[in-house]
Amino acid sequence: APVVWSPATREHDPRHEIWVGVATQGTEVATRVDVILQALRDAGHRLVEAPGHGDDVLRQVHDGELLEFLATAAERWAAGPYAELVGQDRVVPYLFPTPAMTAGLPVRRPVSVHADAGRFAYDTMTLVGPGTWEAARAAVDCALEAAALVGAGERLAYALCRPPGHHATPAGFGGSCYLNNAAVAAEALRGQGHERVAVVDIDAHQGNGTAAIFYDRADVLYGSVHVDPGAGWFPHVVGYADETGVGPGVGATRNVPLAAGTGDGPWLAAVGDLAAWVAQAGCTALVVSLGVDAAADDPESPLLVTHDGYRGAGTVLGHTGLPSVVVQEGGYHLPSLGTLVAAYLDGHAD
Ligand code: SP5
Ligand code: ZN
Repeated sequence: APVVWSPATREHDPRHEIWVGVATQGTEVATRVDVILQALRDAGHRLVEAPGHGDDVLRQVHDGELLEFLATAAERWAAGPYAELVGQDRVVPYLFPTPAMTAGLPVRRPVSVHADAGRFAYDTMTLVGPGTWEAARAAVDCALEAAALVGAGERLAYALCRPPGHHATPAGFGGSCYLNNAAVAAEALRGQGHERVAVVDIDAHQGNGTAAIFYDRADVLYGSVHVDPGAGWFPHVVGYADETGVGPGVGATRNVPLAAGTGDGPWLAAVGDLAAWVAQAGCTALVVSLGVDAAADDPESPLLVTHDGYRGAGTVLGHTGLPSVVVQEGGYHLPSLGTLVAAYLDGHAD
């Protein structure tokens, strides 16, 4: 399958993230691109560098204010007094002007970028610095190019998107995600004339961003298998089995939470259920949010899925027969990351 990537996706390299109040080593690092590229090159895939695409589809997915913030935050921070003072080149949200703070009062736009960040950031781990916007925007170009290749007749195209996207909501960023690459791919496929598109998310975490973007829509189905947020896992507050859509989107969302330590069997059964669901619902194109952080060695989840499990998930989703855009999401164990992606694509192409 063609592997669409962009060197600009390396430009975002968070050295640290603020987790429970401490600066810990970032997990969503630029090296991820290189280990995936190497494994896919070794597996004989054709590499395609993504050309630039316009903003039209991106603007269908995200609010203009979020895009404007992300595009300008690093410069605003660098120009202010604190970047040098604290020795941090990334904007860390400082306060959150949510209803908890403003409680019905008229809310003004904060002048300071570290206060402004709290309008869009929903966690303290996902920082914006030099190169963040360029990389996130290049990841969107990868998703758009992969969708274009499928539109031109490829049955399967893989977008090496990084930073990942499935936690990015219409007007918010978090969970190491800034722009929702999978949602952009789904909208691009809709724009090619597919009346009903499915997003199946097999990242270890529920993609609250993608879920939110399509929650009230019948034309894009969202199905996810993930570690149970009710057991204390990210994104904590959503991703429960009883969230099934609203309004015209009733029945078009499906969440399958799994217990820690579940392994290949129940995980593959859930992937199989989601595949059968989207095929039976009359979808004519598929986006796969491929996180490989459900794998056994991954530091960010306890699901214990193996290489064979990922190959099996590829086989199951490939057997839907739907033209597919596979978008990279999480996966943080550098020694196995690339071969897990290769195993999935091997199964899907089968
Ligand atoms: C795309 C994706 O997989 N995002 C992951 C979001 C979940 N991150 C939760 C982080 C929990 C704390 N991890 C400790 C990190 C230490 N640096
Ligand atoms: Zn994840």
